[in-house]
Amino acid sequence: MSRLKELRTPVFWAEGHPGKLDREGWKIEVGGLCKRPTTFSWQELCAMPKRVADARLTSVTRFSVRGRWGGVKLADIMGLVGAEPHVGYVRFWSIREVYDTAIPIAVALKERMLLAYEFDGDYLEEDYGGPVRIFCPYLWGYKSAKSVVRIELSDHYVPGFWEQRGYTDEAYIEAGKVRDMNEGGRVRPIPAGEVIKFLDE
Ligand SMILES: Nc1nc2c(c(=O)[nH]1)N[C@H]1C(S)=C(S)[C@@H](COP(=O)(O)O)O[C@H]1N2
Ligand SMILES: [Mo]
Repeated sequence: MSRLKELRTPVFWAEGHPGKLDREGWKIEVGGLCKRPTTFSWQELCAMPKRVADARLTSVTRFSVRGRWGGVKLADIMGLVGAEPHVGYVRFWSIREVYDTAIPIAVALKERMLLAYEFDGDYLEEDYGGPVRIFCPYLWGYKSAKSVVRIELSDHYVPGFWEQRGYTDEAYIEAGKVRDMNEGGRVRPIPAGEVIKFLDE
């Protein structure tokens, strides 16, 4: 059983579970405002330098799970495609392109912002957004789009799936109580997200 499953991490697929996905055949198309639009295959992503962020995914529905999320830094992808200087937002689409969400470029370039393919050393399964998902520890979990197939660099913001349904565009993590999945779902206080600190600097 995967570690995320063992921890009883909730599985969210607002648009419906995608079923079995083809890891070896996975591709992510990156385009929009960049010099070299590129499609990255599973093999190409795995060949890139791997980053591990020991960090938390925190949902606005008030659960949080911590572990070693492994994958490729989104900043490395931005560099490879040659993001234009006027890129303001990075938009992500999940498989079937019903679920989407976007974040400011300043967040996308941060150190622990990943295109993640593993958690605690296991490849991510479909339930948790495998083969490859966004992992954004800085903002509420709805910015961490699962099973990503397309990334678009843009000069403007478009509200995503949950943002159109009332979640904030900024997704700043607010201090409050969450169920900590690493502690068996114990309810405990958490501080506000790290990105707020960063934006104030
Ligand atoms: N495609 C897709 N991505 C998604 C969601 C979703 O419903 N569909 N839910 C988001 C929300 S609200 C959260 S908190 C996290 C939850 O990740 P998990 O299902 O791996 O626990 O995924 C995010 N990414
Ligand atoms: Mo969430």
